[in-house]
Amino acid sequence: MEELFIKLSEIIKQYDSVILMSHKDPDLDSLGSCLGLCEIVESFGKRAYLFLNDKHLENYNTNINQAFNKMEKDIICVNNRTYKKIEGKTLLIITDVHSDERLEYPKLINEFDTIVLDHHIKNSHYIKNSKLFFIDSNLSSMSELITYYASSLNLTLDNVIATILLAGIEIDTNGFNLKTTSKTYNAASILMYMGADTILKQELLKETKDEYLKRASVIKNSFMINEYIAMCIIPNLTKSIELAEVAEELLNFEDVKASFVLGKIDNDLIGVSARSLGDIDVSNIMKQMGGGGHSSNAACQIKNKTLKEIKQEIISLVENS
Ligand SMILES: [Mn+2]
Repeated sequence: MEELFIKLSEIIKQYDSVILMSHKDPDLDSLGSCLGLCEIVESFGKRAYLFLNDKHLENYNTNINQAFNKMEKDIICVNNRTYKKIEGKTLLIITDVHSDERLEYPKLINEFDTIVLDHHIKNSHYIKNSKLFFIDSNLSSMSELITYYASSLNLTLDNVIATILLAGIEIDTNGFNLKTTSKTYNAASILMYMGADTILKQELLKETKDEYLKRASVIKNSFMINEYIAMCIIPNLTKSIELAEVAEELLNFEDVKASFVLGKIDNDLIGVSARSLGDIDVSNIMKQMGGGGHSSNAACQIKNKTLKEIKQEIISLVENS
């Protein structure tokens, strides 16, 4: 990681201003990593701008809005109009996403030199022609990476930002379970030293009772396809992230060692999220269906098939594996 940080610092220092941007529907990991990078950029005496499209602001979930309200540190936000006023040689750093279609505002990649930092499984829509492209799908979260970057610079982050980063790690690892290593716990420890607040963190991670009940009713309809593998079909999927959330939650139940969750993510497109505690390789099944991933964390997207057809396909692939 040290080499990456040296390279990042080298590039940032060549610019006057840096825009930090992440994916649509920000979460605590995308926001935390952007905010941490803002502080890092400023520590080099450069101007940092957080890109947030204001038309989305009212749609941000309460956790994100709350995080913003708690922050005392001044963060300069820009949107699709105001970014044009940024002066000097400007760099765009993208974090927690690597495909142009998921970007908050894709147009920017054609206007500025770009750095991409991500921890998702690489797909074919990845951003090309970047000055630096770093992707490590074994990494727990971007929050973990940015914590180490700040720490390597001996920088103590603002305590609210440290708290958001800690919450980002917690959410991306499903409570320090998925992709969690000793380095992940160490990053959490660094953030506590920086002043992360566990009470505020709990506030940030809260969900509404309605969200909880909605997920519970989805999970109520899950079923076992064999002794150890659970499946769940979400009939009225509202956000594709729900697939992963439910797949991760199913792993908390007795006997469940792996899970497959299906839902319609677009008109003719069905998404499948697969998770495993580690003994069962779910990427094997997802690869056979045109997707990919890791043994414990995989996914696929299928066009022009029904939920019922895909359900049957997974069941027979599991039987034959
Ligand atoms: Mn993330």
